[in-house]
Amino acid sequence: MQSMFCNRCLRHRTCVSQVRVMYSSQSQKVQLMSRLRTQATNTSNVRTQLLSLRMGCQQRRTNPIFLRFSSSSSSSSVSSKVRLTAEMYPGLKRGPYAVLSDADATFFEDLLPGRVITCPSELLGHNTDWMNICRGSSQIMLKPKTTDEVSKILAYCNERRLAVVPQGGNTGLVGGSVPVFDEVILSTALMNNIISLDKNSGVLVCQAGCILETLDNYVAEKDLIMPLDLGAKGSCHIGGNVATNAGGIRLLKYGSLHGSVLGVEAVLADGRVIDCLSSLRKDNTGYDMKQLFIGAEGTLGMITAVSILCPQRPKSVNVAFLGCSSFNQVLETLKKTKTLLGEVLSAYEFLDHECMHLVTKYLGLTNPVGDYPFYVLIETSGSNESHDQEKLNHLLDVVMTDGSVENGTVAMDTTQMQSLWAVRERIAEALQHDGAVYKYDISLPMDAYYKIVEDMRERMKGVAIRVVGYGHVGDGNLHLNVTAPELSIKVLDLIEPYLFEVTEKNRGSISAEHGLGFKKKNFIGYSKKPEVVSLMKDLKKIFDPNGILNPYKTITV
Ligand code: FAD
Ligand code: 2HG
Ligand code: ZN
Repeated sequence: MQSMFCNRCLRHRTCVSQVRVMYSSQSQKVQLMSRLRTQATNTSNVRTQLLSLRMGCQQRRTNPIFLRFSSSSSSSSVSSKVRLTAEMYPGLKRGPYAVLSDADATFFEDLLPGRVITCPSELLGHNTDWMNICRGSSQIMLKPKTTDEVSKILAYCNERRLAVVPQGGNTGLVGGSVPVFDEVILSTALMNNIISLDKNSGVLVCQAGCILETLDNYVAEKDLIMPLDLGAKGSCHIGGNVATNAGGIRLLKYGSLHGSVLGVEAVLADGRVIDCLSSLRKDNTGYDMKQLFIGAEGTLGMITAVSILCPQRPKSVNVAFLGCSSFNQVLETLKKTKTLLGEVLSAYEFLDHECMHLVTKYLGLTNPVGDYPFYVLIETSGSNESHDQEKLNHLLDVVMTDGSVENGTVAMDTTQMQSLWAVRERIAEALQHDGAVYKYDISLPMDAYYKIVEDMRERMKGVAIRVVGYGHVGDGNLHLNVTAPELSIKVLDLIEPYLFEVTEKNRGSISAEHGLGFKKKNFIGYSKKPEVVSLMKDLKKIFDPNGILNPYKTITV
C-alpha cells in the first residue's frame, strides 16, 4: 500500500511528532488522544523508481504515475483506443511543416545513436496524454542528453521546418505535452543530471529532465526541500514544471516558480542557447528573460537546465483533516487558519463530498472523519515541534468551539499523514475511473469560488455523472471537474464557453495552474486582454519565427 502513492512524510527526514486529536461537534470537546514521536524512515527504500522494462522492440520507460495511479491506463491497449486528436477535431488543419523523411531519421540517429525512438508501441504512450484524451501520431521521439544535442536538433528542425513538441514526464493535463499531428517528440527523459547544490544558499542547478521527487529526495539529504510539490511528483520533470509554471500544494508557503526559479537555460527554435542559468537572487540588469520561459509551455524554447532556490526543510510537520457542513465554514476556517497559524501554514486544501465519494469508491481510501459536505486538509511546516503543535491545537480548539468545523483528526504518525494526503492528492486519479473527464482549473474570488460548482451541477443535471470541486482554496484555485459517460460535443458545449464567461465576469483566470496547452488555447481571450495577446504573438514570432515549437498550443500566431 505504501508504495502505491507518494510517501510524503518519509521525505521529511527529521523526526516529526504529531498529536492525534479527535473532535466531536456535540460535546465541543477536544481530546488529545495520544502523542507520538515518529522517527522518519530512510527515504531511499521507498522512493518511486523509474522502472525500465523490456517491452517490444526496445527498452521502454514505464511512467510510474501510471503504475501508481491506474494499473490499466499505461497499457498500450488503452492508449490505442484514444481517438486521434486530428480525428476528434476534423476542422483542425496541420500547419505547413515538413514530413519526417528517412534522411531526417538518419540525421537524428547519427546525432543520438540508440536514442531515437521509432517503435510504434513505444511511441504510443508518448503520443497520448495522461488523461487519455489527446493523441498524436508522431513517428519519432528524440532523447538528447546534453544542451548541445538539443541545440543541434532544433537548428536542424528549424532549417527543415519540422514541428517539435517538448515533452517531460507527460503528466500535463491540457494536452500540451503530446503531438497534435506528427510533431517530433523532444524528450528530456535522459537529461537528468544534477549539476550542483549549494548547501549554503540552497540553490540547486540541474538538467530539465530530473524528476521532481528525485530532486526532493536529493535535496532532503542537505535538509532542504523543493519549493513545489504536486501529485505527479514521481513522474513530472522539473523542466515540465517550469514550462507549465506548476503550482501545487506548497505554493501557499513557498510562492510560485516565478519567484523560486533563479535561472533557466533554454534553447530557441533556431538552436541558439540562451544561458540565463543564474543562481543570483538579485539581478536587475534589464529584462528578466528567464521569466518568459516559465509558463510558456514549450512555445518559446526548450528548457534544458534550471536553477532553483530550495528552502530549509521543515523539522516539524503536522497534518489535520477536518469536516465542515458548508463552504462558508471552509472559508471561515481559512481566515482563522491564516491568522492563527501564520508562518507555519504550508497547505490549505479542500474537497467536496463528491470527491470523497470518488476516492473511497474507486481507490478504496478511508474517509478519515465521516460524512460531511466539505473537507479541509491543513498542513503545518515549521522548525519548532511543540510551538507548531501548540498553534495547530489552538486553531483546532477555536474552530471546533465556534462551530466552523464539525469534526476532525490530526495525523499521529507518518502513515496517517500519507493517508490523509492521499485523500486529497489522488482525486485526479479517482476521477479517471468515473467516466470521461472534463477538467477545469480556474482562479476565482472567494465569494464566487464554490458557487460555480453548484451552478454547474444544476446546469449539467441529466448529462453529467457528477460535478466535483476541490483544490488549492488557500490560493483561490478551484479544480472543477465534470464526469460524463463519454466525451461529447454536447457536454462540452454545455460547459464551454459558459464556465469561462463566468470566470471572466469575476475577473478570474481560466487556467490557474495547468496552462492553456491544446485544450484551452482558444479561450485565452477570457483571461488576457487583446493587447496582451497581441504582444504575446509578437514575442512568439521573435523567439520562433517559423512556429516549429509546440504548434497548436497556448497561442495561435
Ligand atoms: P509535460 O506534461 O511533459 O509537459 C507539460 C508542458 O510543458 C507541455 O506543453 C510541454 O511541451 C512543456 N514542456 C515539458 N518539458 C519542457 C521543457 N524542458 N522545455 C519546454 N517545454 C517543456 N499541476 C499543477 O500546477 N499543480 C498541481 O497540483 C498538479 N497536480 C497534478 C497531479 C496529477 C496527478 C497530474 C497527472 C498532473 C498534475 N499537474 C499539476 C499538472 C502539471 O502540469 C504537471 O504534473 C507538471 O508540471 C508537468 O510536468 P511534466 O514534466 O510532466 O511536463
Ligand atoms: C491537483 O491539484 C492537480 O490535484 C490536478 O492540479 C487537478 O485533477 C485536477 O483537476
Ligand atoms: Zn492543482
